[in-house]
Amino acid sequence: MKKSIKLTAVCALTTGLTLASGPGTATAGPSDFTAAPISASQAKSLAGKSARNQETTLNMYSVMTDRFANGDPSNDTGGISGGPLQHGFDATKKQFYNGGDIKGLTEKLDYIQSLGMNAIWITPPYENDPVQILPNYTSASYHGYWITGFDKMDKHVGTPAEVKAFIAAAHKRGMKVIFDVVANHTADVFDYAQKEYTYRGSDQYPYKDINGNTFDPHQYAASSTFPQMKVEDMPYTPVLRSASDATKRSPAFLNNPLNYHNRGDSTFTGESSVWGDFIGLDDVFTEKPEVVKGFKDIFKGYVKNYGVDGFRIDTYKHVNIEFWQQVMPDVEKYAASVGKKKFYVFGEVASPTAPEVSWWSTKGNSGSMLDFAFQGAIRKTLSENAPVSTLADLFAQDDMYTTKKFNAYNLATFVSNHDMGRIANMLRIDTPSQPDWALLRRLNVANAVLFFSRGNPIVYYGDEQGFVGDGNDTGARESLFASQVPEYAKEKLLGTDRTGAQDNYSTTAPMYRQIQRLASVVNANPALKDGAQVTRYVDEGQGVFAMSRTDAAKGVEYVVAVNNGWSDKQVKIPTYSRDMAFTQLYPAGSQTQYTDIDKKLTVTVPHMSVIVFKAAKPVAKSSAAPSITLDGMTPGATVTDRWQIKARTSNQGGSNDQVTFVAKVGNAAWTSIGTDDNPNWSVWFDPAGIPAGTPVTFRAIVSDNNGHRRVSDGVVQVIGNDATMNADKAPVDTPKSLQPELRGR
Ligand SMILES: [Ca+2]
Ligand SMILES: [Ca+2]
Ligand SMILES: [Ca+2]
Ligand SMILES: [Ca+2]
Repeated sequence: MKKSIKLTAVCALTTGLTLASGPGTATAGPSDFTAAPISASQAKSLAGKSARNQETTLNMYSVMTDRFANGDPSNDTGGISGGPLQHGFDATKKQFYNGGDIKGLTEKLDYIQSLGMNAIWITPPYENDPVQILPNYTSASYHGYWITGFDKMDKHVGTPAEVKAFIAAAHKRGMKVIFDVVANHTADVFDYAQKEYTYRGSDQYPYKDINGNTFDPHQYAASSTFPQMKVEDMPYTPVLRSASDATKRSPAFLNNPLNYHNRGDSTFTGESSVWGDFIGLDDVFTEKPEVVKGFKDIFKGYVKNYGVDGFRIDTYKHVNIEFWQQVMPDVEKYAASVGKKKFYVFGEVASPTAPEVSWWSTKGNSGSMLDFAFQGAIRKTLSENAPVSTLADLFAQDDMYTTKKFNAYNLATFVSNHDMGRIANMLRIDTPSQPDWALLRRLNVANAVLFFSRGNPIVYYGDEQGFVGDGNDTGARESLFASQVPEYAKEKLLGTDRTGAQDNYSTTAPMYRQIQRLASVVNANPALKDGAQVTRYVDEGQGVFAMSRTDAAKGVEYVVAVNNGWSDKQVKIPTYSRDMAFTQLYPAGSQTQYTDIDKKLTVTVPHMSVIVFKAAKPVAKSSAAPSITLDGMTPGATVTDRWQIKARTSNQGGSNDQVTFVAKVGNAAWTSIGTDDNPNWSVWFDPAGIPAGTPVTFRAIVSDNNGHRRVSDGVVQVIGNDATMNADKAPVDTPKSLQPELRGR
């Protein structure tokens, strides 16, 4: 993070706001500030618990419908006549439809549920442009991301009745279904009259209203009005390739050429990240009220017509944040009104850093995010002789996700996906000479950390059969049914004597059994899903990382220890309790160890493995709350950017404590910023929208596990100039390797 605090003497409190107590004079220096008081009853009502009001207990199975099971060969060509270049079906080519469908998925629900999954995320099932022919690449839309009919179903995938039947069948088993949704782009329907595609920036080609006046769409992105425009004034002139394309898309607003940005191909930098086309895919003008309304209706239609339980949002950060701020809370409200109180939404911000992903997540107010940083940390921990502190560093950033509504426990975590490829292949690339048994051992650790740490774990279909793949996207989209694609058919499945040339729904494959065991352990011990996660021990270099997970309801502590080295290692892990019996829970075993007088548990963690212990009894009830102070704040300092507020307690979380951070903006009421349930204590404060010069008072309230509270002294900070935050100011840390230039291949 860039330095966000400038220490300046505050000499101009001229906004008319006065502090609740204190001199409030225009010439006050920092030392003159006296923080606003907070009453005991206010503290009681403000002190909350770390939020769990979104999904935090799902085990998700991510499936590419075309590649999972072919329940109906009669729909393989989607009812379209002609050859593969018309209907898109060619079971011998990895970039064409291979035949899988919703009927097949419905028939295999036992297989998915037996693995321990309680939710399924499917690739977009909507009507697509079946084939797109680019100068150097021809592909079909088997992946679902080239949508034409946002309110229709792809006939290759199934009929609306079949999709409804699938969701009803899942619901009957207590399983949820998540649709992949797209608003950033449609299929490539418009060409440009200029026959050029280089990005045209707003500096050279500003948007113009019908009177020829230039305007900035950001000014209208959250409003109900928008200037009228003319097609001939667009940066590039959108044209149809054939007359019949005029009504190709639905709903109808998507056929209006003025509802697209029309600036040419994204370079994935600056404004083009939001306004550019993904190699020709038409980029939707998501600042327009008509478009916002259109997508609210589309998304609510998925809930109303199909009964879907949540969304994975594609290309989230390539759409202006105001769009998501308007659309998703509206959809979530609708879902709640039809009984879906935990409608689970998670966006794709393909960046490996928490500052960038959390910026979109906390500002978007749309639910949660795919945790790309988690994927990167797991790979690094297991592949490059990296220090095990990689894991501690990852979780140390979790406080960036905390708001009153959401936090890191809502994240969607994964180790493999349909764009990046499979973790097995990544780990094989990173350590090319390793034998299969060593790779399997690493994969066991990857999956165990996936299931035993915070977030909703996602299993990418095929990982459980031992598929490795040979690269990203198409290299890792094998079918579980016998493949006729030569590259897929010849693949050997890890830990088995099977290949991709046969049907692979084995429930005895080693990876299937391991994932099944992990899912059953977390299902039986909910603390391992969403209990407070506290980092307890970190070795230097390779070795042991340990954390505890403690259930807020039962108060029983679990200790999870990860060894990423190839030597067994004995460590002493701090816990909440002295003389407490901890019994081994995973892998199956019966050893019991007792914590010592310093509350430390002595554990031998076998090489390249994960071990879990469970305490015999709850953490003892606390007799008094610890003292608490805000940490590292200079009174009167200026805040101009997202900023970390830290607190310290006298015992640093000695009884499964929680800390709520509160702010008083000017003379407004105290409000909670969010509650943290793991030391080190912090939340991030966002000054966006608060006028420059406004004083903000901060306090922290600690609650122990027995209803006691203590409130810190207050510290006043002052909002600086430039504390505005539109999407152009999002941090961009995305490396080239994660830029989605190959999306849809
Ligand atoms: Ca089929
Ligand atoms: Ca866009
Ligand atoms: Ca286009
Ligand atoms: Ca924390």
